[in-house]
Formats: sequence, structure tokens, C-alpha cells
Amino acid sequence: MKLTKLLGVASASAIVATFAIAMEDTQPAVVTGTVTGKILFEGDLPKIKPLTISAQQAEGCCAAGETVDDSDLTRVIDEKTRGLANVVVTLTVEGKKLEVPEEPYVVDQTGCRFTPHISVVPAGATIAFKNSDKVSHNVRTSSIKNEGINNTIAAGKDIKLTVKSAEPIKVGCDIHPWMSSYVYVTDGTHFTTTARDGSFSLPGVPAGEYKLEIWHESLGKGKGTAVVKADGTCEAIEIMMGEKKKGRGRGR
Ligand SMILES: [Cu+2]
Repeated sequence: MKLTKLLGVASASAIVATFAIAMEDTQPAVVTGTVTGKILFEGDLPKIKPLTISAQQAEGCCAAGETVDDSDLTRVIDEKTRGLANVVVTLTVEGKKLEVPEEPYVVDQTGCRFTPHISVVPAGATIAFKNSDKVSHNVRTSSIKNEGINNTIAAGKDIKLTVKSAEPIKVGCDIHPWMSSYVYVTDGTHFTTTARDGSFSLPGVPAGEYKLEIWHESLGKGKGTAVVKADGTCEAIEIMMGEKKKGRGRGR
């Protein structure tokens, strides 16, 4: 009796093993790699001034004794390494379906600033503009291809917007003029923004050669190339971005 049971288990494992081999034969695993790199600022380092925030307009933004963060995030450069933060990096794997999460992406308003400063979302995604403050905000989006909103959002509430077409959308608040943010809508299958030190990482990219599309809110567009080798390795990429030269072309 015991022997029969043992034999049964053994043959079942053999079937599983055979099946696993058969699966491997018909569906070879796709080798993917992680595209990594850095975006660096080129040229003289600009002097970044704090934002102009009037005490009157900032009333109610923060708890007593606190003030609104006045750091200008439109150009965040690491002075030592020249790494440029808040740059959008995207690439497209042909034939791969765009994955759009059901849950909305959140752009929060807290302490009368937008968080995050730059979001990158796939076309078709929904964004929830949330107000975590005790004061009202009036969110106004500036877009060409997408529907826009121009709505007051009361304390603790949110407003949702679905974006269908690829473009950068500027987001502001009419009540607090220093508040600014961008939602970058992309058709790219892989996308991210650079960290404080200018670094980025795009995991899950199949072997192949790809064009990188780069975008920064005040420095415009850039380009790069990424190669994921057959073994999934990929050399780190360095891309320079600088001020558009005056009188040369029309740069965005
Ligand atoms: Cu506001």
C-alpha cells in the first residue's frame, strides 16, 4: 500500500517536470534588463531664487509657526555632480501594450505646494487632484489635446481627471500663484522621472535598441539611445541638458 502511494507521488512529480520542460520549450523567457543613467546639467549653474510668496496669499496654508516651502523646483541641480532632478525619461517597446493602472495617480496639494512636482502617467490614466490642506485651492490645467479642469477643490476633497493623449500638462492654482506642477502624459511603455541626483532607472526592458525621450519643464526636450544586450545587461547612459542657445533654432 505504502509503495503504491510512493509510486503515485513519484509519477505525479514526473508529469509536472515534463510539463515544465514542455512550457519552457514553447515559451522561452524574454530576457529583460534595466536601463539606467543620469541626466546632467550642461553650462553655467544658474542661481535659483526662492519663490515669491506673500504672507497674505499664504494665509491658512500651514500650521501656526510654519511657512510655505519656497524652494523653486523648476530647475533642481546637484551642484557637485550636475545631476538634474525632475526630468521625464520614457521609452517605447514596440508591440507592448500600455499598462494603465485602475487606481488614479495622486497629485496632492499640501502646505500650498503640489506633490509630486512632476508626475509621468500613461495615456488613459486618471489623476486625482487631492487637497490635503485646510484652505481651498483652484486647480487649473493647461493642455492642448486633453480635457482640462478649472475647479475649486475644498479642503479634504479631490477632483479626478482622465487624460487620453500624450502631452505635458501644466497645473497651477489660481489662489496661490507660486503653486505649479506638471503631469506628463506619455504613450511610452516605460517611464520615470529623475531623482534628486539626476539618476533614473527603467526596469523590465527587453533586449534591443531604444530611443529615449527626455523632457524637462524649462529645458525642453532631449534624446538618447539605450541598448539592452541579449544577456539583459545595459551600459549606464549619461545625457546632458542645457539652456537653449539664443538665436539658434526655436527650441521649446
Ligand atoms: Cu492653491
